[in-house]
Amino acid sequence: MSNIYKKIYKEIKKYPNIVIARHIGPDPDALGSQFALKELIKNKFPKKNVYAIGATSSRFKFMGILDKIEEINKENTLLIVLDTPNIKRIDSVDLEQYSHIIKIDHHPLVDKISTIELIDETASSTGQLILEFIYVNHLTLTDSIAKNIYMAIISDTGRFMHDYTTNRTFELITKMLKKTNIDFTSLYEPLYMRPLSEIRFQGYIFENMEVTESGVAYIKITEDLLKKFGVDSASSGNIISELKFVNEILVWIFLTEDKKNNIIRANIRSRGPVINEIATSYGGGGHKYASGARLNNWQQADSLIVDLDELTEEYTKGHVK
Ligand SMILES: [Mn+2]
Repeated sequence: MSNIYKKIYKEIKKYPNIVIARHIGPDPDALGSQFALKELIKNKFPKKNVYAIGATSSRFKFMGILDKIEEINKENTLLIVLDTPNIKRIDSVDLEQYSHIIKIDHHPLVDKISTIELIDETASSTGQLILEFIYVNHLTLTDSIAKNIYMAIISDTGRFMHDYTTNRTFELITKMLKKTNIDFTSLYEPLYMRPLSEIRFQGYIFENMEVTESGVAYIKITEDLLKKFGVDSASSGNIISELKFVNEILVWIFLTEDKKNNIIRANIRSRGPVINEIATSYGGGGHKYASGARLNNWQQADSLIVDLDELTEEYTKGHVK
């Protein structure tokens, strides 16, 4: 495994221009990994032009400012895609414009975009992979790099709670905290502050979601509803993990209407049945217990609910694990 980390470093060395991209709807793992990698490269190679690109996230603005690129010279520019398994989810990138590409990700592989891909599904987060990259290549950790990586890891692990939080995660974090002086407890407040409108919306979801007999909870969120509560579709993403520890719920689905893209966004979580195969059969994908899909209409949403309900029923009977 350490070979691929070295190979990526060698590639980075070669190019004067480096563009670092990640998925649409960025989370702290995507952003923190992007900013940490940019700073690492800039510190080691001050003459290189390094751009962290993608749409700005108002919620996580405090993590850093994203760059704009004017034009791309195919031959001397390296594109690094972080935290994104699907081509269509890469933010602000036309892959045709690049002939040198690297991917670093911890999601199961969906689309292969390069011959140099570091995919480690056992890693908690892309932030964890960036930390491995630092140690394998003996790069210098600064406090701001450490802060971005810390936020990346705590966010994707739900503060070291979700699956894929391993001994390795703690080993790397401990090593990082010993080397730097970051006040890590102060990083939680900006990450977890939420507007009251979102809390009220959360109350609505908990009150109105349906729960089937087998233990599938689901809620249909229309754009009108989002408007009524003054929240955007990203809000449901912040609420979904709150249902992880509910006796009666094994699988839960948030179905959010997105009129602009003419789709219904399905976010699915599980604390038992493996759900990503069903998500994949609807054109989506993801982890075993956290998946998503973009659906074409509400009929498809209903059929997804039925499929997950059957899966959960089988699971409860002990037929599938
Ligand atoms: Mn991630």
